[in-house]
Amino acid sequence: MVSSVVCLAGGVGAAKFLDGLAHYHPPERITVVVNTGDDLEYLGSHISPDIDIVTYTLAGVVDPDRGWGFKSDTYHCMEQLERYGAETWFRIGDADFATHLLRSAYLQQGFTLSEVTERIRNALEVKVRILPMSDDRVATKIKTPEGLLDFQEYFVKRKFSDRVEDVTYEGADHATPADGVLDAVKKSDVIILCPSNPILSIGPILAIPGIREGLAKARGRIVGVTPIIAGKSLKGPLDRIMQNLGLDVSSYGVAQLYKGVLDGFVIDEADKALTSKIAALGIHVRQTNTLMDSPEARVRLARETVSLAEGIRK
Ligand code: FO1
Repeated sequence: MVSSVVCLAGGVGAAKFLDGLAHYHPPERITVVVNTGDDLEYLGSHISPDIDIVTYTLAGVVDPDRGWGFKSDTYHCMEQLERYGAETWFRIGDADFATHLLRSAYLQQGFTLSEVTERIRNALEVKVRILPMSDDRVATKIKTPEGLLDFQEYFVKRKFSDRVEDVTYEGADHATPADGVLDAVKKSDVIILCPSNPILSIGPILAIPGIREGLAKARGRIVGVTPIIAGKSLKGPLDRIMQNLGLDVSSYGVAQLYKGVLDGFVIDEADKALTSKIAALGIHVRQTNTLMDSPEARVRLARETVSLAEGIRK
């Protein structure tokens, strides 16, 4: 029997990994639980960047250079908004706007974010099941010396240049996992924490009451993939944030954050010296090339990750 797989995911790194996974594992046997802590309201539109990044990537329509938005999209709407003097630091392509307009209209009609996500992924013929972590609003906030920033203000507007003093997940305490999340975790054979930022992307998912408990009780084996290679995050501010927060900037530091959650961890072969330290946390370790620099590399990494999980006896 082919394993049923649940993945916890952020944006671009996770989407590449999922693309590899869905190219060799039956997509109907994969459920992705996506971070919505990055969501924002822009001119009345509800934008769920990580859900869209995962959906567009799995649909094969994502912009391959940026990893977000549609490939070959145009920006006429943004140009017009600029003429009107609107804030345009968050760049939304014309086709991408259609997603946000439709999502917002459905939400206003009373549909949940899960229902809207399901409609959009079906329309884009994505076979992998995509669930938001919650239908309740959870907002990731970044505490900096300049004050408390909304996630996208920190990430896109200020290009993650601020020193990070703390990261909080507003609303998480009272949020509940979206329908189907806990059931998928309970029934899955393999659970994967994608190569995403453990603080900004996986952190909000684990902060929702019930999810950590669901993982602790799960019969499936839980494995993670490092987002750090040789002390550097390939994309985004993870290395800087870990340093700001006084954490060990390495895949060992990431493993420490996931201690008690993970059964196994895939690290890069460049970090093989960290293997015994991570193993001492009670985590099985596999070293491999974790760079997802080609379609084949994405598939290979996904295969290695599932094979690590399947080899662990619980
Ligand atoms: N990232 C940027 O760096 N600049 C942008 O203008 C931007 C626009 C954008 C629009 C739609 C969307 O779905 C994603 C977008 N992103 C943009 C990416 C996104 O904000 C981040 O990569 C994630 O929130 C972190 O996973």
